[in-house]
Amino acid sequence: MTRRLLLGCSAVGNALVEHARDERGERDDLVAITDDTGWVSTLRDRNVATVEADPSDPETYPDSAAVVLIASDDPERNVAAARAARAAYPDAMIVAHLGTTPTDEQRAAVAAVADRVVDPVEAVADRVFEAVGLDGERGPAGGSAAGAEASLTDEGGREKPARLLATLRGLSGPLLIVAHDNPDPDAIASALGLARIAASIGVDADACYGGEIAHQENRALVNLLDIGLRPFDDIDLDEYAGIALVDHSRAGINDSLPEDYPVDVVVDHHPPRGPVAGSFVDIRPAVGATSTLIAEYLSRYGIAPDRELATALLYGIRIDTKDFTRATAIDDFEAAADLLAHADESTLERVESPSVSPETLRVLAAAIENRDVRGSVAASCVGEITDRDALAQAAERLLDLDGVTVTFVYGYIDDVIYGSARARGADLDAGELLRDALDPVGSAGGHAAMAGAQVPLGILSEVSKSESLPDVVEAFVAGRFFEALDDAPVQPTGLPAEFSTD
Ligand SMILES: [Mn+2]
Repeated sequence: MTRRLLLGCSAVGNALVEHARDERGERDDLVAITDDTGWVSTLRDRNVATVEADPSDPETYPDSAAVVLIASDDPERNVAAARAARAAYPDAMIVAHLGTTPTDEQRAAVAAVADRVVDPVEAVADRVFEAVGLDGERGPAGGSAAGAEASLTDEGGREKPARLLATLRGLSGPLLIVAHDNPDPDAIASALGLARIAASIGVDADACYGGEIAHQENRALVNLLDIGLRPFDDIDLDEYAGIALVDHSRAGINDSLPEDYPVDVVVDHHPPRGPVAGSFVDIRPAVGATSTLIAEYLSRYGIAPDRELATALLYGIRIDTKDFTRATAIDDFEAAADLLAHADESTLERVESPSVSPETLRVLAAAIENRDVRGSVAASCVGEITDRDALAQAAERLLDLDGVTVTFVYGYIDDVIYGSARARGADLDAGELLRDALDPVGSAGGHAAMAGAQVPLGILSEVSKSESLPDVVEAFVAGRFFEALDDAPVQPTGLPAEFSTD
């Protein structure tokens, strides 16, 4: 029998599913109905039995349900689903999420049929105040988390927005804004936003980054929005009178500056792991994204972000908070709501599904074609490659295969074998697995959900003329990989639970 039924899905519905798992360790008695194909695949990936159908259509409902969770983002649809659920299950406990900006009428309509109505804004506000109350002491970078309302004021009662401008004005020349290495959207957008703030008071600023802009979504962001971020290698530090760090807080740690290089401005949301230097420091670990802080400053200064900047900041917040499902503060919701009015949603759509290079498609095709699936683990050798990024993307996409929870895609370029692994909903640590398999012959690292490895091709030097290199690479890597898998302490769980309505 179905005990719990999820009607419609959203970030909130998804969090409920996560919560249900934390509480019970399994979700066998949970059935979800949503017509949002994205959530359908996400839920199925998490082993939630999911029906792709209109959540307000009782035709598809299971025979019984003890608890019904209504959780789409659309208040109108939540009203329809709540009414249909009440009609279908007169005795069920109905918990309804209102959705985004419900009208008073919709609020009343849901309240009339549901046993409990969840207002996410109120719920989040409570949590944030609770977190802030418990978090009075934040380590060396004073001024943070003194309370949500007081967050723009420091201990001395001086307003941070005024101090930031004073610091920028006090510079005797241009400002260099440094994003952390291999910048993510939050770092990119924050650097851009701080440059805009500097420009508003006539301070010249350049934004730069070290490493590379690696994910194709991030490259799409930079290209589509024509973001002028300069590689650190092109920068002459002597040309700048001041340094600002965004989305990280210490020079030389995760950026390309020399260690302990003097810093003027720090804006970040990561708890610092050591002493932070800088004449102006704003670090607020309770907030989900640096972009939120930058958006707040813009709004305080009355600077309306242009389309590019608003779009980038909104994307930064969405990525860092995983669409408001992780480490999200009320400030993040508020900043996102403000930015939405200025952002370009069609560009965001293109950023999120960027056009794919022929090489990426070729690697993906090879990964699917050559896959070696054992249980819920798929490994695939794609032969010679020209773009290492394609491996990670192929590993990600292979996770979409039915019943697959761990993937490993590898190929070689410039005398090195590279591999990328992904795990989702598996009781197996991808990082551990790759370390066991390939560290002894190369190097491997990563964490449970995402890992990578590289092995010098030279290790296979005894390839004879009659053997093909891809075959030899495959035999060698797959051999080690599956051997390590057999020795792994916890085996991956089986196939996703079948949907059943009984
Ligand atoms: Mn960030």
